[in-house]
Amino acid sequence: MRIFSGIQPTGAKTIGNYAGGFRQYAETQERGDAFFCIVDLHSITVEYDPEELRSSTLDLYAMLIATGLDPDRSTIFVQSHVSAHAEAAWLLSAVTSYGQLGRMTQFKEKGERHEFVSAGLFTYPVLMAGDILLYQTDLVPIGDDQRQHLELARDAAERFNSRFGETFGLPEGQYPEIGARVMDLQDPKSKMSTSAPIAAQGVVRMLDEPDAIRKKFKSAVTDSGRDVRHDRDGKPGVSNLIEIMSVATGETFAKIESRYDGQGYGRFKEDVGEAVIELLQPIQQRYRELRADERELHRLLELGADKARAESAPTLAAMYDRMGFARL
Ligand code: AQP
Repeated sequence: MRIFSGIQPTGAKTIGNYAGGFRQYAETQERGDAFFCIVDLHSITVEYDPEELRSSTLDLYAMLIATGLDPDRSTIFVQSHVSAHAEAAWLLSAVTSYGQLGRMTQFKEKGERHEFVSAGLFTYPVLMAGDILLYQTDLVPIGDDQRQHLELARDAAERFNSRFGETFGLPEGQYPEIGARVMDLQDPKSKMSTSAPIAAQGVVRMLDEPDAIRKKFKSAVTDSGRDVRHDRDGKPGVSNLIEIMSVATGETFAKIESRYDGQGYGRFKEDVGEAVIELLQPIQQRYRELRADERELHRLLELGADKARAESAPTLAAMYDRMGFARL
């Protein structure tokens, strides 16, 4: 089975990214031939700092390994190192409808947040479709926020197949049962967002210090009443915290609920913070060790790029061929 997922290098990654991204990557790499891509071309669709992009690409590579990816087993690479991605995006734009791109929730939401809305923000899902389809992917481990983009990739593949001949299989999404959409601790009706201001108290970052994590959970917004009970609609704040605890410890909701039965929210919130600290501490330590050796990171990235170039080349060649381009 072929597995592919992409993650953007910009922004300090959050426990939402852990729940919907990193955690699933480590689990799915055991199930087949896996490709994990640092999607730096996606990062330029909103305002960014070029100097930061360079170092955050290495930061993210180190974090992918620290959270459990094995570079000997999986292909881990940077999108801009494999020019097939930019080429596939242009070819697939011929089979992606303008109307469907305009309906993408992420485009609408991010478009509202930015003064300058780039054309890249609008066409981003076509690039993502190419990322996935170039590797003949069967399974895409992602968070809930990427559901609509994956649907668009499938539609583009189907349209390409029917217009130019069978070229792509149809990838399926894999969403975690728990933690597919981790919410902001201060606003549990909104997704915990990487691009929130760095000081935002509702966003827990993978590299936050223990004291910062404690503070964020202590001040998390809860709901009326005092029952620790999972009910996404009626108790969004507490439900989000139960899910985070379940992601951090692997415990079921029922077990967590019964432990805090009749105890109110105070101790529960503190314990969720401690569980997250316990989860993140070994990851942070491993991350620091890996990040210190830039030469080794570059070596591994070169290996990943070579493998990704070789694996994507036949699909790109088939696309050009079926679309009628004269080839040399
Ligand atoms: N809150 C979340 N809960 C669960 N999964 C999440 N993901 C992101 N946020 C949550 C998943 O993490 C993977 C990588 O994310 P990304 O690189 O595509 O995006 P990002 O850097 O988190 O930033 P976005 O999505 O561009 O925008 P903002 O900043 O608004 O969050 C993906 O699989 C994603 O589903």
